[in-house]
Amino acid sequence: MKLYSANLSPFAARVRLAVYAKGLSLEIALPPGGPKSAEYLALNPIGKIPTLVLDDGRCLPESDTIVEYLEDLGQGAPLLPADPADRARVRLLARVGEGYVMGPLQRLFGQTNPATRDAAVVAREMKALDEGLAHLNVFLAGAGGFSGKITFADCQLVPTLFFVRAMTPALGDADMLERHEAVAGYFAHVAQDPSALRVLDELRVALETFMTKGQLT
Ligand SMILES: N[C@@H](CCC(=O)N[C@@H](CS)C(=O)NCC(=O)O)C(=O)O
Repeated sequence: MKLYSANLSPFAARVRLAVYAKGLSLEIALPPGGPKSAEYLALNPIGKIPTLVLDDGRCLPESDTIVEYLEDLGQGAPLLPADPADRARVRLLARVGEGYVMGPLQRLFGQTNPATRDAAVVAREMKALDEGLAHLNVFLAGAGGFSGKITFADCQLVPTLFFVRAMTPALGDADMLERHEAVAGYFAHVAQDPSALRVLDELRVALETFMTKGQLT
């Protein structure tokens, strides 16, 4: 299998965290010619990172679908518990992270340059992000924080919370993440996991490279 990825992409980071936690070995590469090249669009017509190319040549786009596929292969450490209600709780955390935290965050990615920033968009999406973190806080507190083993939810939450912490100070709220105690406690705890740490290091270096050299790695 081959994973088209970029270290800066939170969606690709979600898949890499699953790959590392499961101990899978697969080739990881940047999309040939970028995500909108003809070569890459032939693999993934949506033109977004990541894409997983299966051994028989079939291609899977969309990070959640790819992680579910890796889980269904049944290799390495499971990312979902056995009990149906526990599985649903894990999937719920990922869904809250995706819809209510990553959603506003994505709309803020285009607002990082002060020269082109739209104050109304920043105010609206920062409020939505804060509300999303409040929802996540409730569910994480109910789940008791990080379970000690990387789950389907952690794969979504680790890259997402990296970007919350990286972006919100420059957008006028230095301690948004810290105000949500269960989220902050969860993030501090999960960041000690070796696979999470590896992905967080990749994200940090990729963000520094992008900010200093404008290069997507
Ligand atoms: N829903 C997709 C989102 C993927 C996505 O937005 N990827 C971004 C990188 S973070 C991308 O490829 N953007 C390139 C573009 O839109 O040209 C997933 O979960 O995989």
